[in-house]
Amino acid sequence: MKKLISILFAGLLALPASVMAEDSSKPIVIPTHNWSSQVVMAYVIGGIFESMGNNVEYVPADSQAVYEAIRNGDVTISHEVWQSSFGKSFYNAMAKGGVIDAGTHAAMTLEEMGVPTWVIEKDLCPGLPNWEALKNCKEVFATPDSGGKGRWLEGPQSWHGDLMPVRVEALGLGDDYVVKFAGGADALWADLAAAKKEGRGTIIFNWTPNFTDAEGFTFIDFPEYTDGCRKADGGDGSCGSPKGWLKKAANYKFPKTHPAAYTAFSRMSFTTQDIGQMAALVDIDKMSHEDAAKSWLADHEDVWKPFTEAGM
Ligand code: TMO
Repeated sequence: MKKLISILFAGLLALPASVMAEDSSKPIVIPTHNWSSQVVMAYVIGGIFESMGNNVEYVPADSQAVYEAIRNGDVTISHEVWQSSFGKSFYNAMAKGGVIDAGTHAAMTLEEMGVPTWVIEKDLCPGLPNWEALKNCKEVFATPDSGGKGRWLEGPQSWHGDLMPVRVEALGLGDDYVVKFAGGADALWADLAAAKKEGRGTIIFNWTPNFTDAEGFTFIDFPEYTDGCRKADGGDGSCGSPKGWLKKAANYKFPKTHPAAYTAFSRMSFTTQDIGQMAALVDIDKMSHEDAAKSWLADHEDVWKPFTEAGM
């Protein structure tokens, strides 16, 4: 018996530290930004961590500055790193040290200007979604505040700075189009609804995965994105957005302080459908972000439970 116990004991000692170590009781700090799927997913992931016995804390954060906050440890993770909007800030922080790539979601992404699909069906601007069609229909997209030009309703400036104003100029559309920044994502959805009601055209910034995938939204085809085509990367900016990835980032200590939570986080992969559902619970069903996350977790245990199970 004694021998058996000592053999068992030796076996335990031989297990790698990552299996033996308990997660720290210190909270895992999860950032919230200003679009619905990201906030819902924050509470979804927090709920998954809590189901594993971890403590979590949520902090509102700027969606560009967050990578520096992860690097210095104020924030633990980022769970929606959109290539087009945040790829550069993410890789800059990684290069400085302190941020790790915690894997890629199944969903592919696009963040681009576009029109509700009914604008194309009604042929309000013949030739769309090819961007060159815009040259002939500025009036279709004019608004009371656009000075006779067509308006591009861009998202909040915190998402991509002067990317779209630079693009309008670089494509030679500056005489005909002006970029206005929405105060928040809700202003984009309010404009979509108003345009539909009034039967007027509108060009807004939008993305996929999003709740609008289900309603019909068509992204404009701009000249293809290539590495270095943007002004911030040395180009002239006359290119569209990349068909991109959606990644997860973490502070480099997270795997050591919370090995079980980190392992689960590294396995988390949400699909276009998962992310569209998270956004729709708020933007269509008008739930709070917290309630949306609770509802999503309750309805999709088959999706998330496997992330928490060892030996996948
Ligand atoms: C980063 N976003 C999804 C709002 O384009």
